[in-house]
Amino acid sequence: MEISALQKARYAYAPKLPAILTSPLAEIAVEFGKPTESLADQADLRQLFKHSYGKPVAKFVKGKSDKNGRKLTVGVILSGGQAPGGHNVIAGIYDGLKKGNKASKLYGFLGGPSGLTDNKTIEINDPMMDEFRNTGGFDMIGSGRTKIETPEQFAASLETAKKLGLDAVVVIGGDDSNTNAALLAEYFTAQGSSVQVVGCPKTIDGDLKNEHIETSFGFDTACKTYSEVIGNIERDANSAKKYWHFIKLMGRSASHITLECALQTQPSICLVSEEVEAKALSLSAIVDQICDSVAKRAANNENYGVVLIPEGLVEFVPEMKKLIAELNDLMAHHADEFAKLSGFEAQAIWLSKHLSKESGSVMAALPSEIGKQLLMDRDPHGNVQVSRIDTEKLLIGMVEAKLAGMKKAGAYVGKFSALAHFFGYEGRCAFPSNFDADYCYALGFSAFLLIAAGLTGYISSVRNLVAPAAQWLAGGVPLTMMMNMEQRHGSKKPVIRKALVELDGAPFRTFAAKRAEWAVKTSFLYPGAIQYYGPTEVCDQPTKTLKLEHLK
Ligand code: FBP
Repeated sequence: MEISALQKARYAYAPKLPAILTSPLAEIAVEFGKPTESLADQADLRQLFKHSYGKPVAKFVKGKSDKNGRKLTVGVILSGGQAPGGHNVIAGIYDGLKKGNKASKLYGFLGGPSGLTDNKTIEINDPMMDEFRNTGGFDMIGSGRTKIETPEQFAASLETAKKLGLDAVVVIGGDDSNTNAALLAEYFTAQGSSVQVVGCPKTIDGDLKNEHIETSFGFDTACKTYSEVIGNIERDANSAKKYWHFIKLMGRSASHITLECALQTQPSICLVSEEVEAKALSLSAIVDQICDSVAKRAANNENYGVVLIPEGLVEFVPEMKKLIAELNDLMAHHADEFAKLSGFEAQAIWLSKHLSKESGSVMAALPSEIGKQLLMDRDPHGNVQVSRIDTEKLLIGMVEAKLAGMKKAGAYVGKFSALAHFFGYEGRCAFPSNFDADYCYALGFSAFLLIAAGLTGYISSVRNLVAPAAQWLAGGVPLTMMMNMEQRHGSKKPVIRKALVELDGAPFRTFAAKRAEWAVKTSFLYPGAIQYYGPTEVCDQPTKTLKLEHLK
């Protein structure tokens, strides 16, 4: 197979590790903290996780250990959306296992969690591993969004683990997949099995984070990839001086990606869903905000600009949130009836009879393309697939209409010509930045050490990430510590809490202090492409989000 020159060069990259992980394995011990509590709903969670609740935080320290050289058999799952660095997590686990004992084995479950329930595996060997080191994508073993939730699926998972003679399963995933990992860990122990389960924090969305998980992997590379292209578009806008670019950015729910890209590129406008929700801003209030900037810039003869829009925005606009909730209920409770309706027109007539008056008129006012997108199939977790809703086009249409009215009233004198973009899939499989390559390898190596120490129900944790990699701290956090109970599909479920953008956090406050200026005066920043080789201040920097969060 032909490979690019960069891919070849990246094979030779040796990820930088926290100092403790470079020690001989017999000299890495585990230090435990005090027993922990969950974020909330302690009584419920203690009851649900009888065998795994409240374990102590684990930290790797210098000390004697006779466990790290045991022969181990481990299976690894990539779960959910792709995120740059996943292959390096696998490399960290693989190298740890082989360093501990040459006879240890690593199986990859094919196609995500269904690989575990259906026993679809491949044994990873040296040539296979070497082909994927420091590369993006999840194509080494594939990924999937199957949710392990039925008693049959749990039983089938245990059956597979027994057949393969597994000591442990590693789940590399986001908040939902790591919730699944916690449930699997509890189930295995409750069944008297010694199979351990360890999670790793993955998602470009950046919303799996807390006191112990400073960031999920992939966020760094994805934001840098999008920021490069946004910077290129800004430069084009500044050169041609004739287009407003409306750019929707991935991030199913939280606006971390959009906010980080705004800090990197200083666009004219950046919308943050969490603020929209907190201030209960309607679609028309958002449009007013955009038009205000368009008009002010036009008055300066600058009929161009860049608007960043988080993918999940529509679910945070109050009237849209209500409409989507009603649609979800109707489509779930009348699934058969709804499936029989042929075409959007028939669906719209049926909905006009079933939606509340308020939601009915919101739906009727939407362009039919957006209406159709709101009715598309939900994902396996019951979520609207926001990546398929053209929010950027919806906003362009509304801004055009509003500006036409303003022009008639003499409140706007410019020319408005807009282009729509969506950056999502372009960034999920990029070659991992040095930060993600290092971070992921350290997460994988730590997952191996957690397994060797006999721990289950933990997520691999590497911290102090704004310091050079040698000073990073490694260990594990009990999954139940990150959980609370939330209403999901009509009943209370244990889940890992999603971290949304905090409006009193340093990243948002830094942006909020600058945005009035950016909205009028062209302040674009051009971050350029990810650099893999060169001075450390160019190649090894974490995101601005991480740096600002560490300042607090
Ligand atoms: P994960 O939470 O599984 O990491 O996926 C995140 C994401 O990339 C979102 O940003 C996006 O909305 C979604 O996946 C798209 O899903 P799909 O890959 O199924 O189209």
